[in-house]
Amino acid sequence: MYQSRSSRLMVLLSTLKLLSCIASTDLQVNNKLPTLNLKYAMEILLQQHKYPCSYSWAATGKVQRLKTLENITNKVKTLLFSSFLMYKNKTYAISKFSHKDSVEAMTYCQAFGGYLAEVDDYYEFKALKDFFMSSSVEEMALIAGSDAVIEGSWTFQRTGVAVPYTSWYPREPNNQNGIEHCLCLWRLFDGKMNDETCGFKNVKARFMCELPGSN
Ligand SMILES: [Ca+2]
Ligand SMILES: [Ca+2]
Repeated sequence: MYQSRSSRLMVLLSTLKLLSCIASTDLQVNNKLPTLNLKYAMEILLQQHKYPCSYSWAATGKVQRLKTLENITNKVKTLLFSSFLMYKNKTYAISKFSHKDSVEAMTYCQAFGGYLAEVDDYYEFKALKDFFMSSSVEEMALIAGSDAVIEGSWTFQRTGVAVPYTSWYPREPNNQNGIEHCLCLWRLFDGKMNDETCGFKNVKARFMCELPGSN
């Protein structure tokens, strides 16, 4: 179920264009939220991507519409993510479904103005590890970090910057079968890091986004 939902949303994400702040304020929005329609909601979400800049110059009459958009975003968040952690003015969210590959996972995070969770230091790692281990995820959560470009050289996909802090489980990363190029947190490894394939592994795989704001 989640896979088909994921695939459907991916089609939407790949075909819809991101619109500007101006366009986002011109959306036709019902005051009364309908039963959540994913296609509609994702369109709104993508267009609402830059809504914070709209608030500053929106006419008074448009503010309510923008707040409605924000509500829709929050509804979609609830639909796509199972658990949330607020940490240092960021919100970390674990997906309810598996990702087709790391690119799809990154696209979902970007739809909310975020990115795959990037571990910058020990404290952030500790927070994310505890969050992951306290969640219901059975196996793994994909986070930012890949050595697909140069084997053994781990960088964030978003910035190309070297991953500044790692906490690998013993004998990891092992690049098993020569195809493990994505970083994840692993339950059987007490939440420590493991390199995994970047493509779909199994239905127990999840991904973790780092989103702006702590609400
Ligand atoms: Ca590798
Ligand atoms: Ca591995």
